[in-house]
Amino acid sequence: MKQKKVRPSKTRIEERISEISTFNLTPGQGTTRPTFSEPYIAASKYLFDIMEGLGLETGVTCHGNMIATWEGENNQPGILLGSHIDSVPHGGNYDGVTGVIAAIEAVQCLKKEGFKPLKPVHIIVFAEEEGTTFGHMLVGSKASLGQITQKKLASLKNKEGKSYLECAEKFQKIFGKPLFDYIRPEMTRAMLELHVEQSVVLEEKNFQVGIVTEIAGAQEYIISIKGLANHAGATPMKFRLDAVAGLGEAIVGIEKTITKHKSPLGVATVGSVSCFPGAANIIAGEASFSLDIRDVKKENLEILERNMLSKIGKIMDKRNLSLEINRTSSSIPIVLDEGIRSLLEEVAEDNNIPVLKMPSGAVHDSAEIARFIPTGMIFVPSKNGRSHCSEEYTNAEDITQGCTILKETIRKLSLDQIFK
Ligand code: HGY
Ligand code: MN
Ligand code: MN
Repeated sequence: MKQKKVRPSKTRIEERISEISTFNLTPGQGTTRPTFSEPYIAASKYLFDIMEGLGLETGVTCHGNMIATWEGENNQPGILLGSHIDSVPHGGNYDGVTGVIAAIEAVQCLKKEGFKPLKPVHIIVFAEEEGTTFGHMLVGSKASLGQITQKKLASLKNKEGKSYLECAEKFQKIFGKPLFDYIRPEMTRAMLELHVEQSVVLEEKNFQVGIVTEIAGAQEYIISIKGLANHAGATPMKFRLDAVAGLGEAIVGIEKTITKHKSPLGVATVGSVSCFPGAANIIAGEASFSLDIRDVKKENLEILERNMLSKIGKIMDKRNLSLEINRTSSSIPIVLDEGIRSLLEEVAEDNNIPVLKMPSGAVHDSAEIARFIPTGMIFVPSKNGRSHCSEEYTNAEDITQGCTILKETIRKLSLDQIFK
């Protein structure tokens, strides 16, 4: 007798996302859930309890990634499902979390149907996707493939001066070890990630689901400027080496450069600025700012980086200010696997769910995994295109649609007999 398909539960998805949102350092001011923080540990415990309740084998890797495995009939190359639960400061409740909840929901429905996967299915929660706790983005996914050494993990520090490595070891002690630490491409059939779109395209074109074609690359820098601290009243304008004035002209220069950049998906952001000593009656001797540049084409990102940094350099030379550019993290643009993409489209068609093929301006763990393993991403809409803010919202009906495609693609992948 053909087993009746179980549709992902909108209520359960909604309840679980809202429960996770309670694990937060800044209630009432958006969601702040730094990697390995107390709320992060509490959210992890909540998720592990659900996954253990589903009979999955759980644990934390030496890189701080959470893994929950649904054993297959044999250990043929497995399927990875995943995303992240760390948030930016004062961010939203859907970035990353939606993909983890959707992965759990898809497995729960397949289990309810009595489905037996041939290949093992691993749900992974990658640590430090945002990079806003330890200053380097996509750490967990990069490290899971050996792209970041343990030595580097020991050098990444949070605001309390604790290293990523020591925090990951503490985190692993709480939850125990998983079946594997490293993702091995030869043992992995595919990776699938459902994620909120974080822009307006799906909403504007009236789609509930997007299939991602390519993921933008990102370069992030901390740019430090040194001038001469001096008296704000007694120092004539022509004698000043004002670091904040240099910072201001640099930010205008960045805007001019990105406006001239010939690529629709090229963007540049100065998200944080600071100066020292920082008093009204002192000309600041020091100033620094973050610079985040993105593009979906590698060559465009290289051109953008060259133009940006030379523009900033010229401004500082003209002002006799000294400049230090420290690149903190990067992710190279990547086109996602054709085969997985057409499988996602085929499944969407089989389930009468119209989908829009589209690039991702945000970076994702999938970008790092896709360098080694056939990877696919499913997008669901962000209300008013808002993300990385407390207004971030995606309605559960759309998530359910995306989750249906995720679930049915897992079924197909976990039964297909060929590696690729
Ligand atoms: O910054 C990003 O694109 C992602 O949200 N970490
Ligand atoms: Mn994300
Ligand atoms: Mn994010």
